Amino acid sequence: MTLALRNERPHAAIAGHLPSEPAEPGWLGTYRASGLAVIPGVLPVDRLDRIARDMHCTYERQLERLGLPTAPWSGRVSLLQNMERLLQADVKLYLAATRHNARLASLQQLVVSDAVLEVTAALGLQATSLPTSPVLHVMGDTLRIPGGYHGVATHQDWPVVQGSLDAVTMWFSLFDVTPQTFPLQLIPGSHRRGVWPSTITEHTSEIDPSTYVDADFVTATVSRGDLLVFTGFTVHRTAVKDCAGLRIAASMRYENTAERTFVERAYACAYQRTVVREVLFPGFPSAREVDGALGLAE
Ligand SMILES: O=C(O)CCC(=O)C(=O)O
Repeated sequence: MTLALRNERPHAAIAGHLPSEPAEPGWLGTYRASGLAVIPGVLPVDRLDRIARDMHCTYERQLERLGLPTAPWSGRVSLLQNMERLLQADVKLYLAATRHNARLASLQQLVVSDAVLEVTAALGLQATSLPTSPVLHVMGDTLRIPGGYHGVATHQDWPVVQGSLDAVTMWFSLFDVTPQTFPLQLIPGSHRRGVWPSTITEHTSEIDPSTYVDADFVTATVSRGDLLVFTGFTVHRTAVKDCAGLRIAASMRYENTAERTFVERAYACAYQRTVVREVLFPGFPSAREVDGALGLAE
């Protein structure tokens, strides 16, 4: 089933509320009942453009470095062209560039923007915390990595983080997502059954396929600027069948510092940060290279 899980405007007033009472956003009821909702038009489109342009810059610089032709920025098509060219030229370099793109300041700024933190507040999160940085999901039929990840299998997010029980996942798409452009599929109401049986795999903790059927899922179509939100217990997966084109989305997790069991578990977090202490490029940099980068070379 394909549903454009839409609701009222995020801050639509509810008739009968006293002016002093904060109006409950229309999507909140859907979120509580289904474990998921699409909030229309909350994300500033110019910020999404900024991220796409920054990503384009990353691939362009690497193509230039290899002496290959680049497509100048003209929107989604030019971004895809540069991604395809770099992937064809050097898979490792393409992966490094794509990993780097998850670290872009423009992306990090979006996921903690005022509009987003208003959503976490509406969801009742207090002193919202972030167990990890955004995860970038690039899907494209022409961007398949040989032997690599192509879509995430059916899973829940909470077991991956194990933080507050009311943790929220938000899914930010840079472009419109249709049923044919690798949308996310989710099982409404699945959050009411706690942790589903699963097996740990390379990319996730995959839910036992005997516990669901395809008809249980709804497909979340989103327009640019819409935000998909779902609980840490909502079962979901990437739709891949009959899909083509380019889809880029970032997912981000948000936790509630005040959730009782999270407090009792002393802010448990399965995500760990590791730092490599060894020198990555022995002998690099020289003082001259530092001067050059700082614009101090004579
Ligand atoms: O965007 C995707 O394809 C997968 C996202 C997802 O499942 C997640 O972030 O948990």
